[in-house]
Amino acid sequence: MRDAIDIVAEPYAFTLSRKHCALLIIDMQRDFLEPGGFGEMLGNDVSQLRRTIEPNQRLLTAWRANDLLTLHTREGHRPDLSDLPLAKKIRGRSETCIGDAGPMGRILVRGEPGHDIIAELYPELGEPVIDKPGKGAFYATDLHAILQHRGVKQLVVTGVTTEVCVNTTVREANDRGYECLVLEDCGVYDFP
Ligand code: C5J
Repeated sequence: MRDAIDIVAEPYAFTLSRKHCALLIIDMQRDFLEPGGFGEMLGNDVSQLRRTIEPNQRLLTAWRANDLLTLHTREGHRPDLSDLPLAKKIRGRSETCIGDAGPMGRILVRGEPGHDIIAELYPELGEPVIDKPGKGAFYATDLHAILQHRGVKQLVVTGVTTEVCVNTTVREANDRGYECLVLEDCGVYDFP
């Protein structure tokens, strides 16, 4: 089997190395994606995000079938909120904010039902889950160390939302020397 897989990408073609790549699925959490969750409570149309579930499932299935590394992230905070900056807490100007009681437990608090990953993409044993307090997956986490231990040099990044946590994570990854590939529509490709 060839190690390299050539992928049509913008602005340049991307050569994915099976030996050195990992899939990073960002924040596919119940509170963001499920009807009745925090996102919907804020007035977001969760059907827009839910369109990404099926393509991500296909991608994850292909990735697992090829025995490639997958990591998942969850955005959330300690139950005592000691890792929640005031600026983040008040940023939404919402009556209900992070740490308050929400429709699926305390909002974006670790261990609460809404904070967990949706059943459709639930991590399997051996797939690291990174709990992150920020938008970027590298900030205040051990993601970089885990990737280094596994020899990862390339990241394929999907998840929600493209313009916030995916975007922030990709910029952080670039600064740490990873080559990144972001999937259009969060995973329309059936590779590798
Ligand atoms: C946001 C995220 N949008 N996962 N989180 O706050 O993009």
